[in-house]
Amino acid sequence: MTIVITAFEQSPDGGKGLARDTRVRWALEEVGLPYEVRLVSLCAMKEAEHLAIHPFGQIPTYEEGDLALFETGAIVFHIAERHAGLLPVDESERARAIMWMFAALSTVEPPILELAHAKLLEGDQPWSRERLPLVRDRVRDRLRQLSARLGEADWLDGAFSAGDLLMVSVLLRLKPSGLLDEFANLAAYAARGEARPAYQRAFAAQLAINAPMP
Ligand code: GTB
Repeated sequence: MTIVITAFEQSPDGGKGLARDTRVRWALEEVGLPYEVRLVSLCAMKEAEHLAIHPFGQIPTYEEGDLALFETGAIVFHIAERHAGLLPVDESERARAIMWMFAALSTVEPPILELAHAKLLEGDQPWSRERLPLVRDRVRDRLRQLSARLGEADWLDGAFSAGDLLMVSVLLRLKPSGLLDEFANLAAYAARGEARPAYQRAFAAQLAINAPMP
């Protein structure tokens, strides 16, 4: 059955791979599943046809036959549960990998998103300069904790898993801020994720759509 995901017709990041279709592409590449992409404009996202699949009018979505999913966590979990390569077979190890998926999306990503919003959406507010250091410190706090847990390990808990895929995806959003480089082991961890052939293919596929015209 053909898998179809949606992505920005033109990603605002110009192909840096920060939009969330990249993590879905990455998961599909890790398990070796072919997929097609339906590009959606910012306007079309808010129209009935897309809203029938994604009630919040966002990308990415995932369609496979009669099944339509939204939310990258649910999509990556769906892929990982059904295909070898992203979740361990051992029950306890699998539960811990799923725990890291949740940790990435519910504990580490929120302060990172807050920082992105503080810069992009609130940067022109008179109070923004005063607030920004506070928001950056909240990100630092989470990174410090994550860095302490990761230590010198390659991945969060044994072999690479969907937990690492989501955690690395979340951390990559921080690259332009310089905050990731304050934690050498996290910067190396994110680079290890980026170096995976499956990530490279996912990145190249989204870049082919979004790269600025020369
Ligand atoms: N929780 C949802 C999920 O994980 O699937 C969040 C989905 C989401 O935020 N989608 C964004 C979207 O559709 C695109 S990825 N936004 C349009 C809208 O809400 O109207 C977020 C994103 C956008 C742009 C950049 N960038 O330019 O750097 C990075 C990330």
